[in-house]
Amino acid sequence: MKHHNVLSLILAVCFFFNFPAIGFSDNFLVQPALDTQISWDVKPNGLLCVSYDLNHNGKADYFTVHFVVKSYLADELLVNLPQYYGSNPIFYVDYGSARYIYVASEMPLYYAADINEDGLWDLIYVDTMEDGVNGNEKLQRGSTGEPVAAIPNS
Ligand SMILES: [Ca+2]
Ligand SMILES: [Ca+2]
Repeated sequence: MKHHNVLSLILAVCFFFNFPAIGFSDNFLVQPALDTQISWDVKPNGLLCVSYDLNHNGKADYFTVHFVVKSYLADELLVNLPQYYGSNPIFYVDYGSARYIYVASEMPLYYAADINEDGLWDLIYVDTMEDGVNGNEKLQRGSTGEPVAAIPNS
């Protein structure tokens, strides 16, 4: 936690003095291919979070967060699902003969970075247009302008 506070302070100072934040700036955002994910999870707020290891050291450092468009228990074959959902990513949990299906929004709503790979997000960008990384993503900031690494409850 102490580490996190120090990092937040550094990021706030970088923001106020317009320094590049330790290598991370608006252009750190990338759209990793979904098949390069290392794990995924549905959070208590119902959003589906996909983890990536962009620097290939075995620890998650980058995340995309999607809406869950639909979720249900099904026994149909996974190969049949793309015909219903087009390019929406599909995640599932196997329960023997059945599986629980999560259909995610095609593009993420949030992009997050865990710069020091301590399991706590350091920067979050929101892409309200959900149109992929194209420059209209906004860094989440608190009331005093400091970066805020939490997704607001909505
Ligand atoms: Ca990593
Ligand atoms: Ca965008």
